[in-house]
Amino acid sequence: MRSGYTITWDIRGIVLRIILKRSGLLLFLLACFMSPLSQAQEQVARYGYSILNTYPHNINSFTQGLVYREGYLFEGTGKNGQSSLSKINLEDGEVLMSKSMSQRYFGEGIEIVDDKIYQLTWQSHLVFVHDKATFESIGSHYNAVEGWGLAYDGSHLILSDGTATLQFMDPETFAPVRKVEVKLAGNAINQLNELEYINGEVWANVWQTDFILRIDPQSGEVNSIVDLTGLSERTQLGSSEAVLNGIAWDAEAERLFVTGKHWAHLFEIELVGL
Ligand SMILES: [Ca+2]
Repeated sequence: MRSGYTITWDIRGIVLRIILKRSGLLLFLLACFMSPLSQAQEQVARYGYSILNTYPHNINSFTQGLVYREGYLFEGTGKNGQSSLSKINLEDGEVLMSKSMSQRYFGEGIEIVDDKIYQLTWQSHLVFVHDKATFESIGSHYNAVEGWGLAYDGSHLILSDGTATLQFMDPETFAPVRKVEVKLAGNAINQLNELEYINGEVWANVWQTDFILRIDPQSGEVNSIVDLTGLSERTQLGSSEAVLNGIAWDAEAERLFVTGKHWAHLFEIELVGL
């Protein structure tokens, strides 16, 4: 979504662009009267990107969760009647294994913990657990809030729910252990969506924007911002809902993959300082 306003390209500008994506003129005017941000806040690092490799991605996939593990991509998709979990060959996009979700459920983020795959539902308060090797159902857990994105820090699952809050859940029970509010230059940032845990940080797409926030998982503070503006123009978009969503990290080879809902491609990118 693009606003019609031109804003100075600094951290305040990014905050305003994130707010403007859904709120229009009223919040723009309110934001103009916000206190000036401190020098320190304006020094949040910003990154652009360069594309290292381009791979096929199913343009029909309403991508909700993306994970890279042991040579394969795992993807969870959304929409009632179209939600699924798939294991995919990175190079050619071939689907090696897939499991559809009941039409009753709207699939959301996924994450892998050891030999289990967790798959969120949006508003059904259910988290499904599948065997990673077979996709057979292992069980389910209750989730009190909406399910949006999921990541794993080595001890807890990290859950986004459409607000600015990240919750840290016990993988055995999916009970919340603690939570943080994500703030960029003092502003809570709502609609955190797909997540990835990378080198001690939580990375989060902000829904309907080209931004990925890099978040300190202890404080919730945004350390830096990855601006992927223009990347959606490097692929075909399959619907009006096609937006950046999907971050996967190959921890062994340190490769970063991103894609979007209804994008025809998945990109390996590297960050470039701005
Ligand atoms: Ca992810």
